[in-house]
Amino acid sequence: QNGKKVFGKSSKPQKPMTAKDTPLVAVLMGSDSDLPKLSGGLDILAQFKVPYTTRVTSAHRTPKAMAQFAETAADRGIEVILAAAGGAAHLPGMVAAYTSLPVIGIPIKPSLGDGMDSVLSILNMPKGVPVATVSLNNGHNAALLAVRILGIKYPIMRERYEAFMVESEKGVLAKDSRMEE
Ligand code: RP5
Repeated sequence: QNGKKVFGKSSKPQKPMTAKDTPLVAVLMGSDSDLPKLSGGLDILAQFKVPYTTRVTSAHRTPKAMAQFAETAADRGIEVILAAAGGAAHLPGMVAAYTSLPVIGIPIKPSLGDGMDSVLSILNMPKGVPVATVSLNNGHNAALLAVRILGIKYPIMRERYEAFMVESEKGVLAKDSRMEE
C-alpha cells in the first residue's frame, strides 16, 4: 500500500483509525453500577484508539431497548459487542440472540457470592448461541480480544496490537532482569 496505512480492505490509503470515528465497538452493561469494573477495558480501547460507545441496557429492566440495540447494531457499523453483567447475567447471551456480531461477555462480581453465578451464566450458553467469556471483572481482556478481532479487518489495529505485545514482553523481561540483580 505504498507504505501508507490503510483502513479496512479498501485499496485507497485512508486515515488511521481514531477514537473519534464511528463506533466499531459497543460496550454494554446491565447497570451503571458495572461501570467502575469496566474502567480497565475502556482504558484499553482508548489506548488502541478504538472508536467505541458505552450503553446501559438490561436484559431484565429494559428488554425491548436491549433487543432493539442488538438488532440494529451491525447496521450502525458496530463490529464487536462487549456485554457486562453480574449475578443473573443474561445480558451477553440475550444480546447474542439478537445479533450475529461477535459478543464478548464480561462477568461482573455481584454483591452476594463469589461471582461464579455471573461466570457460569455467561459461559454456559446453549449450543448455537456462542458468547466469548472472559474472567470475572476482566474488561481488560475483553477489550484486548475486541482489538484482535478488529485486527482481522483493520491492519492498523493489528499493527497496534503487535506493538503492544512487544512492549508487554519488554516489560516482563525488564522485571525479570531486575530480579536477577
Ligand atoms: C445486573 O445486575 C447488572 O449487570 C449488575 O451487575 C447487577 C446489579 O445491578 P444493580 O442492582 O447494581 O443496578 O443486571
